[in-house]
Amino acid sequence: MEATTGNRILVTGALGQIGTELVEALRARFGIDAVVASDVRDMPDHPVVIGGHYRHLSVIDADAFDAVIVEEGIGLVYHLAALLSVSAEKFPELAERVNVGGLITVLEAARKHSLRVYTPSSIAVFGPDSPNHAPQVTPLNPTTVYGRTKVTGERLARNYWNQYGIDVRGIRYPGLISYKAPAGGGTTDYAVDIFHEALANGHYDCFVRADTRLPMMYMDDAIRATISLMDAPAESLGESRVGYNIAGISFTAAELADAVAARVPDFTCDFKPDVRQEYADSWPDSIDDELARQDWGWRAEYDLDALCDAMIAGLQLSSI
Ligand code: NAD
Ligand code: AKB
Repeated sequence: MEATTGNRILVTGALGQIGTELVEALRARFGIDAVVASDVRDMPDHPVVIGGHYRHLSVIDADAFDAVIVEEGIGLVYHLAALLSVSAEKFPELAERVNVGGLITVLEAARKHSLRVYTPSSIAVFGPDSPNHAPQVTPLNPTTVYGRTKVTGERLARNYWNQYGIDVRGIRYPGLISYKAPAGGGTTDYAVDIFHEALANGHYDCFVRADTRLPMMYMDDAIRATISLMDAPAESLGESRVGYNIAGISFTAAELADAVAARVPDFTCDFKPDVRQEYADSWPDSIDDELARQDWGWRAEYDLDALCDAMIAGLQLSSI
């Protein structure tokens, strides 16, 4: 194993929904020079690109990845590059290459250069046989392509920790709701799109049934959870370190539409389920996060009202 190359932080998939806000939070905490953002996309006007150091980098290209680790003096990788559930179902081979192959690129670099790694998992690891209130430990039999890549990701991460002592950590994020970047090809995107459409057009055609209940979370809580997990002392984390359940808010699509209607006069919502209903139906309604609370003090702050207020205020401010 080569020595750690440095103390800087690399974020992969940094132009996506989470990366946009995680990079901002990391730059605010550690300084602009400490953070290297990267993605396979070229978006010169993106706030992440304008706001600091940016490298074009595909996580499928292991040689290029290794070179960036050495050139930039990286010691910690937040590995966000992935295809989400709807994109993965459309492009299963690419999903395998990016979600599983890309993670292997990162873990191999971690083994060579003694890197610490954060790699997110998802509520999509659970399948229809999981209890509706999903426990931390239960058989993981997802029916989506995406969910299977996430289960494989957790297994790989755990192996690199057990076999090579790599400090790998991860969270099974619920559906994340935010306004600073668009949601990227997932099933839970309706809970983001509804706010954009409500403010722009006063109406939303929701692609899941009104009674669809899923675990969700406001992005501020997710970013705080991510940074807290990486701050936690290694000895406080157990076998679940590569995929902690964290709970935010669990609501139905109808409850969300009602909460939006209470804030946007004359808003209407129709429910027109499509194939994404199947993916949503295969996931649990809510998440048991007792272990994350015990091991590293996790606790969500946003409820549905606080989330709706923050989304509407954020979107209104950014449209000025
Ligand atoms: P996103 O789709 O918004 O962003 C992913 C980014 O990865 C994109 O900017 C894309 O360009 C980039 N990317 C794709 N292929 C790449 C490659 N080969 N090399 C480098 N970059 C590549 O996704 P997100 O919502 O920011 O999700 C980030 C991580 O969090 C993923 O692992 C995802 O599975 C997980 N997650 C997200 C949610 C959510 O609701 N957003 C929920 C659970 C888990
Ligand atoms: C998706 O819907 O694919 C993501 C997720 C829950 O992992 N938001």
